[in-house]
Amino acid sequence: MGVTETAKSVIINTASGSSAEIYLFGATVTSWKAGGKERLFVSSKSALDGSKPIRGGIPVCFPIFGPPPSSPAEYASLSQHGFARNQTWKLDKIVMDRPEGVSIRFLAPSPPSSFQHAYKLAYVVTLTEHQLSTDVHIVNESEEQEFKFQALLHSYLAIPDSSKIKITGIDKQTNYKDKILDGQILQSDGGELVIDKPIDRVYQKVPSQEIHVDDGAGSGFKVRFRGFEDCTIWNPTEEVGKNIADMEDKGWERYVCIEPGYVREFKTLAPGEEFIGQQIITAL
Ligand code: TA6
Repeated sequence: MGVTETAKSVIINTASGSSAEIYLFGATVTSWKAGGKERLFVSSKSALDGSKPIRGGIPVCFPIFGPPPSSPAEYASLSQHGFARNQTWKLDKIVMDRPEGVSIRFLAPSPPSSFQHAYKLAYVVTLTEHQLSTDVHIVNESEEQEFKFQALLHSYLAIPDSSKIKITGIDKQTNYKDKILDGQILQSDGGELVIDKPIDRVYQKVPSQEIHVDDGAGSGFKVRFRGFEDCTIWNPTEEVGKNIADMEDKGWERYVCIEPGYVREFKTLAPGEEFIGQQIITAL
């Protein structure tokens, strides 16, 4: 009923008319329509053939986001944001398929040979009329070794004009790593964040675990996250965006990345332990 498989993606629909498309490449959500509007940004210059990570949608970053200093070689040698978004996943099961909501589960393939760790990585995408939730499930399948990783959902939320948005929900005195200022650790003032310069901030242990985006045009998003404790906020503006090869012209004006994750350090799982990192995005 609400699940259609194509050669390279899975399309899900609710009776209310909401829909989403998930590419098997990277298990990347490339479209989410709610209230008759596309809610995710994908650059028109993005490769969709698996030749490189999709520039937009919701890339899954795992087992690293940016490896912490002095990471073991098998982590430090990985490309930025890790290999999961470059792998071809498979549709594992239809968890729920009802008129009011659809939920499907994807499984990642084995890691590259250079990354010898025993884990299972699953991804559950759930669509209802106004919400899209995406959960990573990571199980340490080793019987003796602990397993450490970083994980983040790199959501490109579509907005009409990035210069007009207001981002709230970051509590006063929450620390953030400012990647524009050479990774300095600074403190939030708790006020609303606007995009008036390149923003690339990794907010650490966000107490509210909830971010609001007012898009300046009477709409926006509420992003809640569980399991994930950190949240990166990124928009390059023209200053940085013009140099991104697969960024469409002025694409930076039409998205803001709100990226829940566990990235301030490695998350460590004991043998057999599971981690669930969840984001729930409500289209306002
Ligand atoms: O999440 C923010 C960020 O790490 C930025 O520093 C920028 O590099 C962006 O992700 C895009 O990274 P990508 O590897 O997808 O080009």
